[in-house]
Amino acid sequence: MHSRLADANLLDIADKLDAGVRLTLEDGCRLFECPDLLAVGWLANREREKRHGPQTYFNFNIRLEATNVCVASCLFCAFARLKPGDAGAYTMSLEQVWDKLRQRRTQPLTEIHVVNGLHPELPFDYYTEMLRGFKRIRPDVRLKCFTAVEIAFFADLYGMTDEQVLHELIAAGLDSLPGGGAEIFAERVRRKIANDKCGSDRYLEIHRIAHRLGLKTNITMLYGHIETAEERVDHMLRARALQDETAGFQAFIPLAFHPDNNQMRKLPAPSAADTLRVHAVSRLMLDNIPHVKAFWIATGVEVAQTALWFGVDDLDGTVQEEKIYHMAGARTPEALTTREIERLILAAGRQPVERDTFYNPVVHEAAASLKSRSA
Ligand code: V47
Repeated sequence: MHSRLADANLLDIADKLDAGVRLTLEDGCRLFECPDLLAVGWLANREREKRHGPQTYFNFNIRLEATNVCVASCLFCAFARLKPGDAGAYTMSLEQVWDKLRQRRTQPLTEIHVVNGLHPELPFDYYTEMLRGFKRIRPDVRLKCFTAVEIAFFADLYGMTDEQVLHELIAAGLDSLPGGGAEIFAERVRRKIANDKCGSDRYLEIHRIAHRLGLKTNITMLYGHIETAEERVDHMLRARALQDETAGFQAFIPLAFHPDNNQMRKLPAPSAADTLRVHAVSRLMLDNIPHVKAFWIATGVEVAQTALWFGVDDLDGTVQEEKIYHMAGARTPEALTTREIERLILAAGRQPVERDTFYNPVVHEAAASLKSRSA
């Protein structure tokens, strides 16, 4: 590998990684420009294996989007409808939301992931009651709900501080924040594609507060539209800087842009090669975030599987009900079973580990009692 890294002009970066020296903005840009994708992937895989060996995490989860009514008009979004009553707009009643979980009462789910539009007319207790109801139905399931963008919106709409909103949601059962809404932090891009969302500093501040209040959270990056390589690396560095302060991020999740049915539909979707590289560079830049996740709904199942050799150690999970990507043209299935996820991890030569929201391995009672009986 030494001569290949030398030919790819990556020896100095490999040396830095060996010595535990942090990569810079310039290093990150070079990793994006390097023509030898396999050399970049090899370095990322080495970092992945240092942290996790062959282990590859996944989660038995469900996705819920309770409303797609959203005051924001993000250029990449095919999911949102501006007003209640607009064609295709929906808002579930709390009973309908809870029914989604009741219907899965017997599934060994460990997490519900909720992302909503920014609805201008719902009361705050719609959200707190939603969480309380989930906990009544399944006290054992972890609630990873509401992006930092939604938290900022609640604070402005209901006249609270970001911290008060988080306090109330935690009191109602919130366990973790998902990473959605990060998009690209660089102001040039954010102003163009997500102008109605809270700014980057507030997104990061809300995660800072959440970490201080004891929550673990995720962070995403929407790539493959109008952002430059430098803006991708800048995004990663802002995540890394906050992680130095708080250590509260569990996973970094690059999200591949899907161009159907939105205002950026003229752009091509990112290629498989670009997707593998983005995940690899994320692993290399983010030395302090434990997990890099490939969201198979966004990348495609086969590319997510291949990414397990390009720095990725987490495949999200079963997902089950997904709308945001499928409305934007995703051709991936809407759900995978745990058996299917395990099979695709094993077929990639990696070791599947079902995890909960906090990356504790999950042992199902039936499997555990079978094991103890055969021991
Ligand atoms: O914030 C919306 C993105 C995100 C499109 O935390 C699009 O574990 C591509 O954040 N093309 C929501 N992306 C999903 C999300 C997520 C997914 C998986 C795991 C986790 C986690 C979080 O979806 C939005 C936005 O960045 N998005 N539309 C589109 N057309």
